[in-house]
Amino acid sequence: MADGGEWPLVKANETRRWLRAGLGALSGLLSAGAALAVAELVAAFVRPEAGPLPAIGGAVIDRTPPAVKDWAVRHFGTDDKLVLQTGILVVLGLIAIGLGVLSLRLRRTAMAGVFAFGLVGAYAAVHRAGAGAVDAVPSVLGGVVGAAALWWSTEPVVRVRAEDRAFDRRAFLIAAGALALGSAVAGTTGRIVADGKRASIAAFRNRIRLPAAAEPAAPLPPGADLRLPGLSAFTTSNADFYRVDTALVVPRVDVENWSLRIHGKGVRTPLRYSYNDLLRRPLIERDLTLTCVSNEVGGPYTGTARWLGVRLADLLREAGVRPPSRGGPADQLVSRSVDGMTIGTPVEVAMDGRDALLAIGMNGEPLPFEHGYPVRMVVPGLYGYVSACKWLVDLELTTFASYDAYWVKRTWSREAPIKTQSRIDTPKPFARLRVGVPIPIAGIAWAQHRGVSAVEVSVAGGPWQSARLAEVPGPDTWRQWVWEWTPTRTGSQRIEVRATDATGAVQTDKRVGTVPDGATGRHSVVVTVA
Ligand SMILES: Nc1nc2c(c(=O)[nH]1)N[C@H]1C(S)=C(S)[C@@H](COP(=O)(O)O)O[C@H]1N2
Ligand SMILES: [Mo]
Repeated sequence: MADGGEWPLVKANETRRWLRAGLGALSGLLSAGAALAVAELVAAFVRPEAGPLPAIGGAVIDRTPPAVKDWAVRHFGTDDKLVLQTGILVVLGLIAIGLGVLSLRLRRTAMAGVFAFGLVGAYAAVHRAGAGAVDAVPSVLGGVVGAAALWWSTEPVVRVRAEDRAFDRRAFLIAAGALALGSAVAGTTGRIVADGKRASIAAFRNRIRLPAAAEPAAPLPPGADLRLPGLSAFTTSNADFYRVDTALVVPRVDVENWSLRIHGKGVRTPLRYSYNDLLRRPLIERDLTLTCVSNEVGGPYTGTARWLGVRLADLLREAGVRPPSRGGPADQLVSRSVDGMTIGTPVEVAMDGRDALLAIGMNGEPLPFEHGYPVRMVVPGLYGYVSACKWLVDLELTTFASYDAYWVKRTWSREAPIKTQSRIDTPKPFARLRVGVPIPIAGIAWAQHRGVSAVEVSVAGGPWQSARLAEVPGPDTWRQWVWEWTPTRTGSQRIEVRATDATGAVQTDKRVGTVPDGATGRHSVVVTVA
């Protein structure tokens, strides 16, 4: 003190302040980690969807405005969920750091803050459709553990020694190390338990032998698939099939504890079917094209598969359901999934004789987990969000006037028949072509349940030229088309396509976005001719 006045002391204090803040932040992070690890461990035993991460993620997805969701899907594609989870972890991490630093001064407030986050997780878990009160348990326990961990690990930093105002570094290191180790053990154990359950369900699915269809699909007409390079195959493989859903973790349903309930307005006898009940029924097999309402003009969210399943109308009739046109009181069929999705389909459409299915097979195998195992709906002619419920558990007969399904609550239309569309698959945008060298322009067109009767192509605003149409098994699938073009001049040129459906309606060129009932406009591709 004699030689230096105040300066070194201030500096030492300053350093110590930053060090303490840093240790507080570290405690915050470690405590949050412990809370999450414990909560996910408990969730592995209770219900995997009840963990705070999937629950909060689901709540964020459910509250995201449609425009933002659209933007996220467009920018991150299928990575949107990874981006979301990373975002949630970053936000939680920042809050944990804040609470950790705060805990050095306001200990009780910081602990209450950590516990409050447990309650937020619990609230989110309980308020997911299909959840029960037990779904709160993982997050509440996580909150308690997190708060206790914060208290315990910051204790050595808070209790500075009176003599030199230093704190017990050893005690802090021990506490921090113990927390990190404990979290790692809890987290890993949770992961192992959850993975074990998922693996045994996958093994069960692998052993399923699907019965042969009582009504097999006719073999694809020769020429349904033009097999041109760059052109979508007629049948989309399960691996290539687009996936659109709100599930952060793909549900793996244990069919031994699964059943499907049919109930509601105008149901004479409420029914419940097990998976085996469905397998024992006469199954029909159909080639059907599924399309997402979020598909932009020229977008990828459409695919064709050979589906095997039970005729939905048969089950509804068995339950005594009559369509509105025959005096039935219910005009809406609400399907619910194990993860709480709700989808509303017109009863009239489900029973009008089209091949509306409860599908159990997709392209010769049990439904893949991503596509709705064990059972999903498929209704030709309707966008997926009003027809194609995956991981189905419940069918309720009700009215459009009394109930809005998930996407309808979020500004999408109650009813959404698929709009006539066409897409150029090849050539790709900015392809380089040669003058005088013929090139096939090819793609797909769809107008499910009406059928596609013509496709035309126009180059650089020139006349519409008829494309050659591939064969189709029926009106419920997309249709390949090809038009042979020989460029005659150089430069950049726009190729445009339009389809005509079997009612004679020509695909509109009016551009509208996907909300509220599907995009319209014409797909075009710009190529460079040299
Ligand atoms: N349970 C559940 N089912 C769902 C959805 C969902 O989010 N959850 N999304 C629907 C939408 S919007 C579409 S387009 C189709 C997509 O089916 P796919 O992922 O098998 O292609 O599933 C439908 N069924
Ligand atoms: Mo969709």
